[in-house]
Amino acid sequence: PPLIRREDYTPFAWLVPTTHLDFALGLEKTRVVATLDVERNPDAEASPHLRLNGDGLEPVEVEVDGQAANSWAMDGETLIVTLPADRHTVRIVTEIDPSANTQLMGLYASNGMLCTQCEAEGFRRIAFFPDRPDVLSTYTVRMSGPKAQFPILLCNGNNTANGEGEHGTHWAEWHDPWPKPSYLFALVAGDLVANSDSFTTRSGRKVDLNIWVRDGDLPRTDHAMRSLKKSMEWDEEVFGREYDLDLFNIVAVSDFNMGAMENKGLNVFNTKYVLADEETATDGDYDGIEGVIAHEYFHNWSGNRITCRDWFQLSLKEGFTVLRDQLFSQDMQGEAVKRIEDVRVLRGVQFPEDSGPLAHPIRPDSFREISNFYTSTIYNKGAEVIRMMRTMAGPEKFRVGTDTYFDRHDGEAATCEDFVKSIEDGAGLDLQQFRLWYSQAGTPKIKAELVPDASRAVLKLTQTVPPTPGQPDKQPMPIPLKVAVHDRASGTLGEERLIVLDKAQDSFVFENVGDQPVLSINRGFSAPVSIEREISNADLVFLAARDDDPFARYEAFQDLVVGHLVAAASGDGLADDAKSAAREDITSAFAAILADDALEDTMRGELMLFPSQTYIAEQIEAADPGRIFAEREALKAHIGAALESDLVALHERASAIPFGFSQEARGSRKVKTQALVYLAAGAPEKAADMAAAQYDAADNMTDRQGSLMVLAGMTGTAARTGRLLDFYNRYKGNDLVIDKWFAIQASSLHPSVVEHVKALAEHPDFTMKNPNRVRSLYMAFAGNPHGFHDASGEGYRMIADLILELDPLNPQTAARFVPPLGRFRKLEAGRSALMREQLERIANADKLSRDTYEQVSRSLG
Ligand code: HT7
Ligand code: ZN
Repeated sequence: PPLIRREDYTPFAWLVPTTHLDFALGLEKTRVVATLDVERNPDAEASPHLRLNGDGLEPVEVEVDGQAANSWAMDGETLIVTLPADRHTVRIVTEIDPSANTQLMGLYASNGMLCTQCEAEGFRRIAFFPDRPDVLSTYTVRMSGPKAQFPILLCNGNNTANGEGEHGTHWAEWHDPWPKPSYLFALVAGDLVANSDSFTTRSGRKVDLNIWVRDGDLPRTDHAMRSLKKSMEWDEEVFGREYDLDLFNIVAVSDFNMGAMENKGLNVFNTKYVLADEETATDGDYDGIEGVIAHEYFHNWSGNRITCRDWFQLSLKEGFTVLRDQLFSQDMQGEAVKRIEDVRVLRGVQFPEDSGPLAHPIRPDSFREISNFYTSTIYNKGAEVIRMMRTMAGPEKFRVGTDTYFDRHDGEAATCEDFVKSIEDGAGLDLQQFRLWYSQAGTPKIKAELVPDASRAVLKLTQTVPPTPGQPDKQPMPIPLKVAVHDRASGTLGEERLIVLDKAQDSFVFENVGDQPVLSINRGFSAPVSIEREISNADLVFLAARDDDPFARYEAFQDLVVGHLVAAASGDGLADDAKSAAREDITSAFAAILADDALEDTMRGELMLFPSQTYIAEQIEAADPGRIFAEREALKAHIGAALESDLVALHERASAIPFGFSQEARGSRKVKTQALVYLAAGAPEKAADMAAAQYDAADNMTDRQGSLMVLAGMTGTAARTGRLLDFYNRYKGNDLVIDKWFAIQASSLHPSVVEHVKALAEHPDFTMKNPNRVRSLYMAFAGNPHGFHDASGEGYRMIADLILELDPLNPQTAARFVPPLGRFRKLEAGRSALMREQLERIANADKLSRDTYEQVSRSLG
């Protein structure tokens, strides 16, 4: 497959001001008539050839200006129509079989309904079209089909006409007044019911809101509707963005490759991000729904009104929209906890990506398959880069910058450069050097040393940006760091300062520091970097208990644990006395977290979370996952045993708080399960009884799932099998909850997890056809270091088998399982060889999709 390069961008030779689509809908056969008014693009190099992308299509009829045309030819999958004049009308008929579409890109069937997914290049599987984001067109759509099968017919924009046809058919016409690229096209036809409501914008426009689901699912849509209305209000208040149609539809589908899709006026969602009630959804699910509804809604401005010139600019819409949804969720749920959660995702997924063979800048230079670039780097690091601009400008000036961007580029297909320039001009920042964040991959490493000097302290900073594939040498980047210097002797907390490190090395002086200055750095995680600092355990214990920045406090405890586990699980390990001293430090910091009455439980639960095994492995060269697992579990057991009575007391206190959605009630559920996690390691018999009791008493999914997760990892307790069986029988038929049942077992600490996953793959409820189900079993397993890194290499083989089986059905989902196998260079020799062997086995397979081929070949380097 060819490599597509950013530098080769040229505008399309033709404009397509209007597009008419006519769909005769059927599950097995849908006929599509696409009529395109085209005119020469004065800003492009002239060409008589109109090149229309197709994927798996054949033209049934081609007409130009009402006449059957023979001036066309196929060039591979592309239809080339030769046009003599400056303006023409081109009409092309295609026929497709949605029921055979297992890729879930283009028009496909899901549970008897028809729906579309067009981003990034799915529209070309429906109709021949310039399927690129810089060709904006105004769409009018007519669709007809059997009324009994498809009583509801939806499309982008406004419903302009409806009618009855022959033989029990009906039709609907839709018009979207806003010009859009083809990737934002959507159509849905099915037997659906709506939760309907309305929202009046601040300028007085009444917008009808509908959330469409299958009959029976309606009672689980209220949280999604509330989230939508909150998002609409928040975007008006915080970014000054108002909705621009009279109708906003959301449709939930159960077969979907990603989370959701922001099609203009007709968002299509994975059911996972719509349906919730307390019996079936956890607090995490509720937050996920709120965040994804907001994200897709916010795209109406950052993505739809201003779209991307080409797919290399993907972070323009995704990074910015992630930042917008993060800020929204911070406002809804509390800033500190949300920030910690976002950083955990960044470090758990993006940092490993940035240090591995698939590392790429947030604005990549080349790709073979764009679907492979919907990455944590584009989304999460992209958001961090824009967040840094906001930190440097301050929220008010940043808002002037975003207003400048929206004013300047409304209605355009823009670039990342357009965004940076708008922020630069609007917020009054000089971002010349900052642009390196867009072009350089890799997580910068900062070495920080605080050198006391009488009543001052000098902070010496050094930055390096590590080499990444294709980028051996890097330049220093501007790194905004929020810093304070506290005094451990007096307990005085220093004032926060924002410094910008923009050289390879620099020093910053702090006046009037105390006798025992302690550095608090990258507060609030002001930059997506990793910090190396010489700091004693005593200082970390002080910061973990006392820092006034909640993120820095969390970070200090994480550092304490990471420092210990890295030392214990690498090289020669730790001598017994050093190990027990470190364990005591960590346990006393943990005890302080449990005892701090000023802490809310939502925050306490966050502080209690151990750094992930993946994150620890990232800090070790040639990491041995078996050793890390053993040391991490031993430390948990130490804490669980040493603090047993405190943990039991915490569990009892939290269990007394009745169910509700207040911060207090949510926090209580979080710490309750966290307490069980440590007790399961340190006092397993007691924990098994408590977990079984929590399961039995649960009046909500958070408690039930938490206790089952703990039980699933335990051996020697009958409660495990009994509760797993109960869970299955209780929720049989509810797909989203049965997904949890698969995931809980696949991510468990149980010694037989490999066998369990093999057995689950044979379970009658397992299917390769539903991405949620595949992810619930295999993504959970690939993210479970204990099973995936089984010393036998069986975990690697299972994921490779999965990729090979799934690739012909759904290449996009298959390719998403390759990155875990691409980590072989980071592992100890034995596992490294076993992992590489599986990647090579995939590479040598007879026929691979472009998606999987690209990921495997890049991983092998
Ligand atoms: N913009 C959407 C991306 C998306 C997608 C991409 C490739 C294949 C399927 C997909 N479904 C949705 C989602 C978003 O980031 O908002
Ligand atoms: Zn998005």
